[in-house]
Amino acid sequence: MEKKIALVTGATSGIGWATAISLAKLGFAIIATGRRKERLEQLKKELEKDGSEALILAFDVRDKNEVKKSLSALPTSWKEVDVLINNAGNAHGMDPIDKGSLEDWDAMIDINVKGLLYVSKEIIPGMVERKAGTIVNVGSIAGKEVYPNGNVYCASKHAVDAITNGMRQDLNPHGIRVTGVHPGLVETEFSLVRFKGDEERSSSVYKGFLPLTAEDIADTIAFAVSRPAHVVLADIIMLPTAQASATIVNKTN
Ligand code: NDP
Ligand code: 8X3
Repeated sequence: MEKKIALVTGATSGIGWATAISLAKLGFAIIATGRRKERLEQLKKELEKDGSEALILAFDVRDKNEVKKSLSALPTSWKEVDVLINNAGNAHGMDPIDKGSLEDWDAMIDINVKGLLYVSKEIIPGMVERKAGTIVNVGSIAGKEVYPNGNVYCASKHAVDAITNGMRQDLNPHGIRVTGVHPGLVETEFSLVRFKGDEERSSSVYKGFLPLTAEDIADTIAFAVSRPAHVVLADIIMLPTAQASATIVNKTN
C-alpha cells in the first residue's frame, strides 16, 4: 500500500499526541512537530513500537524561517503530506482586557494564528499540486463564543475559525477537504500553560464534572479524516456532556 502521511503540529502533549497515535492506528506515517524534542523522541519510540513510521521535527511555529526551513527540507519520502492537523496552540493568561499582558497577547496571536498560517503555507502547495489533501484545524468553543477574560484567546480562535472557512472556500477547486474541530473543556496541559504552571488553579478548571480527554478529540479527528474522499465534516463542536456553552458547565461536586 502507498504510504499515507499525516503531519500533526503540537504533538508533544494533549490533543496532538493523542491524534498522532490515533492516525498511526489508521495506518498513517506520522510527522510529529513541537518544540520539546525529548517528548517528540518519546512519541516516535511509542509509534515505532506499534509498527508505525515516524519523523519528528522540533521547531517553534512562531518562527517563520524555522518553519520554512524544517518543512521545505522534508526527505523525499516524507514530502507528500496527505493530512495536515493544525493543532499547536495554547491560551496564555486569562485577564480582563485592561490588565492583559502584551507578551501573552503576542504569544496567542503568533502561535495560534500566525503559526498555523506559516505551517499551512508550506504544506498547501503540494496538496494543490496533487489535487488532494485533508486539513484539520483545531479551533475551540472559544472560536465560536467569547467569554469573560477570554478576549485575545477567543479572538485567536475566532481567527482560526475564519481561516478554516476561508481555506475550505479557496481550496474547494483543488479537491482539498478542510475541517474545523472546536472542543470545549479538554483536560490536557492547556490550563497549566494558561495559568503559567499553577497546578492548583489549572486542575480546578476540570473539577466537579467529567471533561473531555485528548483521546476523545483524537477519535473524532481520526473519524473525520477517515471519511470517504467525497465527504467533508466541515465544522465540529465537541463539548463534554456537562458543558452547554463556553460559560455553562454543570459542576455537581
Ligand atoms: P497542550 O498544552 O497539552 O498542547 C499544546 C501543544 O501545542 C503542545 O504540543 C505544544 O508543544 C504545542 N505548542 C504550543 N506552542 C507552540 C509553539 N510556539 N511552537 C510549536 N508548538 C507549540 O494543550 P491541548 O492539547 O489542549 O491543545 C491543543 C490545541 O487544542 C490548541 O490549539 C488549543 O488551543 C486547542 N484547544 C484545547 C482545549 C482544551 O480545553 N484543552 C479546548 C479547545 C481547543 P511544545 O510546548 O512542545 O512546543
Ligand atoms: C479551550 C477551551 O473554554 O478554555 O479552548 O476556551 S476554553
